Amino acid sequence: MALEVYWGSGSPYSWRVLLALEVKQMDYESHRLGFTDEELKSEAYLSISPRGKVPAIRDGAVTVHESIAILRYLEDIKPEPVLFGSTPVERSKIWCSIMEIMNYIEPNILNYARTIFYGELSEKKLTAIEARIAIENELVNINRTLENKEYLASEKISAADIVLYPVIPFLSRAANKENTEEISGSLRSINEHYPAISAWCKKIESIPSFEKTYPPHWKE
Ligand SMILES: N[C@@H](CCC(=O)N[C@@H](CS)C(=O)NCC(=O)O)C(=O)O
Repeated sequence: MALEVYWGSGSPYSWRVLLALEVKQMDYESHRLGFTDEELKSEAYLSISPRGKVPAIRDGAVTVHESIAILRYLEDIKPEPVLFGSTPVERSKIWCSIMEIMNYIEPNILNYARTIFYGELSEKKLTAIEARIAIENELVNINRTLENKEYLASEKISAADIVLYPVIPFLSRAANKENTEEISGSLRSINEHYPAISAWCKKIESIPSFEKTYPPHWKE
């Protein structure tokens, strides 16, 4: 039975899973869901993803939700190429990097992007600016790391790169929306301000079949 993958276009969490599947060259049955209660909160989908969020997967009788848990599951069912390291030292570096992304940049990106995508810019300008400053600090750190390394936490692509990558184009898209000049700062031109991050993004984008993972509605 094919692995079933439930995802949403433009969801950075979904994109992580789609990228990992391509890196691991795994076959799967794709289920693109729309961001409607009808699709995400149906009884059938809630039995796969109890919070009614994407991504989620079904592998026979097994269901997994939460993007990073899914990446870890994929590693177990298809260990090569290794994404979570092969030695205790490699694993600790990869997990440390993943936890830093989750704890320090991701919540700020959500706060920042939410004000833009939910049309809350006028009432939540200060929140957006504070989040942007925190994001910029993290991007400076990440850029510095990538000045001396090919990938975030390992000699080759790892789960840390797959966790971070989708967040960068998502952020850039939010920061380049109309009327966001005042709150966007350096996020409007990540390529210019964070050249090592930009070069690293190009490496990820050169993964064979990367195009298959690109959010379809962003192409429209
Ligand atoms: N922590 C979750 C986040 C999943 C998530 O928030 N997904 C969003 C899309 S980016 C979603 O499905 N939102 C729809 C909803 O909450 O109704 C993960 O890593 O998978």
